[in-house]
This record gives sequence, C-alpha cells and structure tokens, in this order.
Amino acid sequence: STTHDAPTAAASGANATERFKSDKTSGVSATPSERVDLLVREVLEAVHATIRKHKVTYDEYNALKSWLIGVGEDGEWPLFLDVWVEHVVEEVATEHREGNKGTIEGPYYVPGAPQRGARGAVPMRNGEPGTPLVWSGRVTSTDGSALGQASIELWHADAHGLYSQFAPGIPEWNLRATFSTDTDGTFEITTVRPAPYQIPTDGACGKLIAAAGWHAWRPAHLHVKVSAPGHEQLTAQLYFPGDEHNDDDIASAVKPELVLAPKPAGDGRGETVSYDFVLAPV
Ligand code: MBD
Ligand code: FE
Repeated sequence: STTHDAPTAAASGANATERFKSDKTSGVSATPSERVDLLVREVLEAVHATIRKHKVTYDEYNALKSWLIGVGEDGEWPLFLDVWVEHVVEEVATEHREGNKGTIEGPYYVPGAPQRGARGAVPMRNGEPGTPLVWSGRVTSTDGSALGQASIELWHADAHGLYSQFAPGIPEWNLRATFSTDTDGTFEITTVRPAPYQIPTDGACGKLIAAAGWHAWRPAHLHVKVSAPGHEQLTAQLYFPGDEHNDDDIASAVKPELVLAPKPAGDGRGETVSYDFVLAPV
C-alpha cells in the first residue's frame, strides 16, 4: 500500500466506535441500579486500593487522566476493552456451554458479509497476498447430528495484518464472507492465511503498550461466528501452530482447542486444513 493510505489509529478507532454504536447498543437495556451500584463500587474500590498500595502520585494520576482522554479521542475504547477485558466476559458467558470452545469477538466484525454458499472463496483482490488456504469442515450438534442449515461468518486480516472496513484502501468486503452448510453439515472455504495483527502504535493503546514495555501483537487468526437454528451461536477464532504469539497474545484469546493443523496442499503453494464445529442446543 502507498503512504497516503497508511492506516492510522484514529481512523480505525473511529470506524470501530461507529460499528459498535450501530450494531451493539440497540439491545442494551438499562442495567438494574443494584448491579450498577455493586459493580461500579467494587471497580472503584479496586482502583482506590491500588492507589493506596502503590502510593500513586499526582503525576501518575494526571498521566492516567490524560491517557483516558486519549483513548476516547482516538476512538480506541472498543480496542482497549476487547483486548484487555472481553476475554473474561467471554469466559464467564460460556463456562457452562457444551460443544466447541469459543473466544472473543474483538472490534472488527461486520454483519451482512456476502453469501458464498457451502463451497467457495471469500472475496479477495486479484493476486491477494498470502498462502492460499482451503478449509473443509462439518457443523454438528452436541448429539452428533449434522447441522445442514448452519451459517459460518468468516472475517480476518490480510497478509499485512489489516482488516477491510477498518484500514483504508481495501475493498469493502475483502476477506469477509458468509458460508452455509450442505445437508450433511459440511462446508469448504477457500481463503488466504492472515498475518499476525499489531495494535496500532500511534494511538492511546499503542502508547500504553510502549510505556509499559509490553508487545503489541496478536497471533494470526481467523474469526468466525457459527449459527444454526435451535443452537447457541458460537463466536470463535482459529489460530496457526507455531505462531510466536500463541503463548502471549495481547488479547489473551488463544485456547489450545482453537489451534488449526494445516498441511501443505498438493499444488506445492497452498495449504489445506480440516476443522469442525460442535454447537450446543439452546
Ligand atoms: C483484533 O484483530 C482482534 O481480533 C482483537 C480481539 C483485538 C484487536 C484486533
Ligand atoms: Fe482479529
């Protein structure tokens, strides 16, 4: 890509903030005041305890204040929360669920990606960079029965670690599609391997990472939402073996059950992989 369309934290953050407001807030009903009282009070008490324990100074308090203002200005609340908080919400929300393990959604899902049937390729540019990947699998219920009317929404970064609709200069639905299953529950998806994702370094979250001496990486991953009538929707991510960040994902979202086992394809260029989903009845 050229310098004029280099991604910025503020542009990607503004898109993620708008996305969140239009998709995720209409179903949010008023939180009961007992819960607001309990949860906000305990979070504040934990902050107060940290200030006392470490004798936080006015300089440090003002550094926090200035950083929090920056998170909003850069539109990075979706990024900050999904990277450092969502994994525990997901853990609690799914701890009693049978079937496939899931993981966090993250800030870059867009509903309504183009339909590609049970066998097909995600929308790609001519010469889309990255190792071609053909993924076959099957969706079943926890009792082993095939789910022939399942849908698999797939979205992922390109070989530069960039997501369409959040980084500039990428076609709208690039590397985003909705697949279905055949009557026996099977599907076959053709895409390319994504690259590891780096948190934008020029925004508030990147500055925090630098100030703390952390790293800014998520391992390469494919995002999916799998749904079928009468079943709980599964939100997951699939990872690649040997990625150096599988063990220290900045978003703490890797689980061993979600690591793929790709094999070289016969063409000497691409890879094939098999991965199935098991959904829990509602
Ligand atoms: C991502 O691509 C992602 O999946 C998460 C969870 C956070 C930031 C970027
Ligand atoms: Fe992601």
